[in-house]
Amino acid sequence: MKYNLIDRNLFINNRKNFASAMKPSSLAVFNSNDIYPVSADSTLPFAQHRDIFYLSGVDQEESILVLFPDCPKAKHREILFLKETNEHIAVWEGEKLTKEKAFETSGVKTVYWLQDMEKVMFELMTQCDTVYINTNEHYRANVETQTREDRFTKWLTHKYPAHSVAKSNPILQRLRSVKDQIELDLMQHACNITEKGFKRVLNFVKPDVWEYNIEAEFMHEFLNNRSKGFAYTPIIASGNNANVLHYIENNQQCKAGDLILMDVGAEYANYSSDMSRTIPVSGRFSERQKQVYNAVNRVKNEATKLLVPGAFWEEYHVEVGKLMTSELLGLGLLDKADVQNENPDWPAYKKYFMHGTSHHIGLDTHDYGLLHEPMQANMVFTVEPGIYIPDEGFGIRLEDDVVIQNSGEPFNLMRNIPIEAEEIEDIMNA
Ligand SMILES: [Mn+2]
Repeated sequence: MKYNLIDRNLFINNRKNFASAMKPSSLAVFNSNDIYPVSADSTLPFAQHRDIFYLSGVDQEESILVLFPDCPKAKHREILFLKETNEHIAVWEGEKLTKEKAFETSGVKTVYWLQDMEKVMFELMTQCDTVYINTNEHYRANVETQTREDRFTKWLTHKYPAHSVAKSNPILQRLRSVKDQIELDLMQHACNITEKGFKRVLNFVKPDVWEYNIEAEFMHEFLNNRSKGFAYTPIIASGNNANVLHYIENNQQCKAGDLILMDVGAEYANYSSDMSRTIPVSGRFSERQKQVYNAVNRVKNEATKLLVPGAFWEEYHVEVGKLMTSELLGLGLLDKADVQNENPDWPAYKKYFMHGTSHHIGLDTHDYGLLHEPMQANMVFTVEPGIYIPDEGFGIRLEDDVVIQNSGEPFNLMRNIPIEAEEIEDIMNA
């Protein structure tokens, strides 16, 4: 791991919170992700499942966490099963968690090697009535492979068919959506790394650079700051590429006079940051580009103020739609008749702004959070309005990550990343 050791009190508290939401006489199981194959002996870089990470800090393959809060044996109330390691194995396979290091990382005192799992699980299962399994119920999930968690669930429920089954996911969605201060500090750190990348890019961009040159500048800064890299596939979209919402080719040349939309964020310690900025290739916005830019920026500022405890995600989006409609009228992109005759299910503004304004962010870029429940302090959301105008050859999106506060406006984790049009121009021309 490139990141510095995380205060294990985070994981200790997370387990305590999860345990207090469990039914009596139940246990819960969480698995690492697989290492995914490419072909031959090639693999993709390991990416830990965020749930076992959230509850233990264990960032290693083939790990299992078991929580059994009212287990008659006190030492079995929290257990980690890990891949065996020792000095000899470490020479071949690299450094893995020892039992001591696993405790230091997670605060879990009982650590067994994986080969003892079936035997220990048998004892635990005879002592409980319900088993919590971890299914993926994220509103944007779209998974075709069988995960290690899925395989384990299949094995467990087949071997122990008389147990009741309960769902971990709703508990995790609630817990993970409200961030601990330790998490907010890690997310601030991720945003600060993104800021360094963006400032580097502002001093780098000039006509005729290629989109991938810009991607490389970000990566340089991220890796030098203990980030693994991008929190999600970056979008570096010049000119009309910005109007392809999921443009990730990043293989075109940036032409003088065009804008570049960049939707880029560093990860740090598995936490995401998610930023969008739109800058002029030549260092100066045209009059029209600046007019649209300032409209997007105003919508972003006003939308941010609506993120307060008690607000509902769906109603918030309706309000942002009204802000955007009024700006589009001001820009002459919509007229009054367009708005009067609009389809309430697909309002007129959606012609120029067709995606959502905000999503939870945290260990996942599109993080957990139950969208029909009211917003709470310490939830972290993106705010990312955009206006896309293929006919004029540009699209603009601006995005910050903000923390909902108990009172007042949200706290902006990206408050130090330049966003005002004049500020961007000043830096690019310095
Ligand atoms: Mn986003």
